[in-house]
Amino acid sequence: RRIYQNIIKSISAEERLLAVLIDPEKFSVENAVRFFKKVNQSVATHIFVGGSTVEAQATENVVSEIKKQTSLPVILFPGDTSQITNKADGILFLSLISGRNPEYLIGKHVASISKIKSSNLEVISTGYILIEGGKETAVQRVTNTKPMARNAFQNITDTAKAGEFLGMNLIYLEAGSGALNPVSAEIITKVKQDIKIPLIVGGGIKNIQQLESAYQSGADMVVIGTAFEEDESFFDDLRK
Ligand code: 1GP
Repeated sequence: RRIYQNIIKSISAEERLLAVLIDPEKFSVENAVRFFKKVNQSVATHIFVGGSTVEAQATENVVSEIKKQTSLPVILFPGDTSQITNKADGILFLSLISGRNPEYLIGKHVASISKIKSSNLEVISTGYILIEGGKETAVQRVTNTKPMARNAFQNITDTAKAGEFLGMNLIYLEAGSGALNPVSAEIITKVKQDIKIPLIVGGGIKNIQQLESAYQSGADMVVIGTAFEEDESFFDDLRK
């Protein structure tokens, strides 16, 4: 449980965690060296790899390349069982607890077991909560679930707490990749007050102000994908 223990340790030392999300569909191996030079010089602490629609085998190739370029822990953030590869260090074992689609609550999980058992991946149980982000996102489309309304505070905090009571190790508040509106400060604050497990926040975070606001509100780890894909100079603002 090395990855999870380190997350807990960092949080108790009041360190801020930042995961760079790499979508294997969009990642170009030709740019890997330049991209990771910036990642390695930045305050990023983790690499997440995953996407809602990724061709089989693409993830494995991309993870192998990433492992050559960085010593940061590489954690699968899979949209599907086909994205599981032994080349990564860990996997967020995500259950989409904001939705009511049994496939994404438990079905895919059962189907993934033989792959996971034959790997050395550290499995990190994660309650994944999709919040309305201002437009229909891939998570919503692929999982055929409704995001939670941004003003449904009680329902959102109860969902996060239920995830904790079910024994999950992390809660992930997700506005969806490329969301117009990131998860609001008010939602982050309320969820953080209610749970004892670490809180991850991602989706639509594009600048330092939004990043800072997520941390200030109580996010222990922030995930950024699109903003780095679109403008690598964002890393320059995040130098160590
Ligand atoms: C999506 O939370 C992640 O699953 C990151 O979203 O691509 O909008 O940064 P962005």
